[in-house]
Amino acid sequence: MDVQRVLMISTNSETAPQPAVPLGAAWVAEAMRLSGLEVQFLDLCFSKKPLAAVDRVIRSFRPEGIALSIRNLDNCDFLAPKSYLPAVKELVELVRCLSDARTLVGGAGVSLMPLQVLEYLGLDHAVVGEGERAAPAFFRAARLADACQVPGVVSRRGGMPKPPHLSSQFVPPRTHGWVDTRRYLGLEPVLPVQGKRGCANRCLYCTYHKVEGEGWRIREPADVVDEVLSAMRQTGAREFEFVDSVFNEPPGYLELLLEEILRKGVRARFSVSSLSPKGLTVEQVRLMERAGMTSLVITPESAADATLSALGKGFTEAEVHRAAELLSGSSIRALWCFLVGGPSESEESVAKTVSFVNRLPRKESAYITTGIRIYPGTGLHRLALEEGVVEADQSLLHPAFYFTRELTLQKTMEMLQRGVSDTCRCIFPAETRGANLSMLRRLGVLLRLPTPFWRYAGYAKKISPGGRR
Ligand code: B12
Ligand code: SF4
Repeated sequence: MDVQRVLMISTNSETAPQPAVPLGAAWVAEAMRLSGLEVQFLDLCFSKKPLAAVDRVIRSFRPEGIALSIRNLDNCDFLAPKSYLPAVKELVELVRCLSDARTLVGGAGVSLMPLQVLEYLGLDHAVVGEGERAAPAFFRAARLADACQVPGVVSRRGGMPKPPHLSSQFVPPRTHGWVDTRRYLGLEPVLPVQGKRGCANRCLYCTYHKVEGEGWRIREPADVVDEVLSAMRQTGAREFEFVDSVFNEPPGYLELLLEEILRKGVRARFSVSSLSPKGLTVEQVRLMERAGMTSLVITPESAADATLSALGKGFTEAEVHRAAELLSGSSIRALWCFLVGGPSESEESVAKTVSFVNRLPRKESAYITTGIRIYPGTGLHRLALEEGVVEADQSLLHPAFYFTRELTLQKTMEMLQRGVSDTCRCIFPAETRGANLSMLRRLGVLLRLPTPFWRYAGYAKKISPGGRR
């Protein structure tokens, strides 16, 4: 069957810690459109009846191809794990009943464990990594047998694919052409933008290279800034978050991008979802301020040398302190992320992290996750196998976590809860899922409260049932 019409379904409906604009699914939809396919986009994020929505679109659009985007497998929360896959499976079963369209799954979640995801969902074809080339080629191939040969496509019965060619030529994502950005902007007035893909580092637990590739691939700064300007015109957005794996690597890119923002006189506010403390300089901080950067998430994961070294972070506790000093002297608000309970974590290292958090200036907060999600093929997986934390034949599709044997969870939680002097400035994953948070977000947007909204986490904690009195 020739494929002309393709339905892209973004399956993610998680709204914590914030709803995530389906940038990747939109990007792939745009690439399919540019290849000549007729594409419709169904975003299930805010859908109260997702199955009914899918039913309706399939009956009216009658697609010959269906692309499913799966961003998250689970919430990565050791203390309250939740898998999103059962809901996706229900959706897939409905799709199978309604249509015999050629079906392809992709997205960050799929790229981490493609064969296991296909097996679980009972589907046959997935893309590992980016989909802008693979998805159009898969749907445009005359025969299914040819579609299976497309680089990047994994077949349940054919095993892992030919490695795709990772290009540095990117089509513009034109997210606002596919996604109702107003819904997202009504909950936090910020749109995501990606300036580069990949990461050349190899932290013990990290999976990002599986989704984005093993080396840095940068987008032309002029293209990234044009995308921002176009989104400002089309959506009215005035704030953008760079979702690059590491914003300040490879060396030199941060400068090129921010100078381009200044050169084009972009009047917007910017934030970053992951800054590394490694090698941060005072000049970079000043440039970020001048370009309109108002907040950032910084990801040291620990403030203790033993843990940093075991996690393979490639920087030291001294560099973490140095970055803190630089940021505290700036107007930029930083959210400091810590992963507690990894290999070599001990009472001493947790105490160092707690003392670091206690010294942060009032404008800054910490986000603390306990236990680390184990993914296949990572150094952490190898270590977990050696230590008997997981079995060799254990499927990691259902969340498995590493938590050091040198500590108990209870002791760690006590050290964190009691040790941090102002717990209002310390966010734990469970606190990002409060029932009234969406309402507070809407209120924040209506009152035009300054972003980022994580800065109000302390107030939300105080007014939440059972919150701090
Ligand atoms: C930035 C980021 C965040 C930011 C988002 C900010 C924002 N404004 O959007 C924040 C911090 C809020 C966040 C939160 C969460 N995140 Co997050 N996040 C990321 C990160 C680093 C980048 C995501 C991104 O936007 N990429 C850019 C877009 C363009 O890429 P993409 O979506 O992957 O799409 C490409 C491909 O996947 C593919 N593709 C996508 N869809 C499709 C469909 C088809 C058919 C095909 C063929 C291909 C395809 O092509 C696309 C274009 O190249 C990824 C890690 C990574 N490097 O991928 C984790 C990641 C996606 N997050 C993850 C998780 C778990 C979460 C949380 C659940 C964590 C939590 N408990 O809070 C929440 C969920 C939030 C939500 N509402 O969904 C996991 C998902 C894996 C898993 N275990 O399930 C990842 C992979 C990190 C990890 N642990 O490895 N996240
Ligand atoms: S944790 Fe960050 S720096 Fe380390 S490998 Fe992953 S993306 Fe790269």
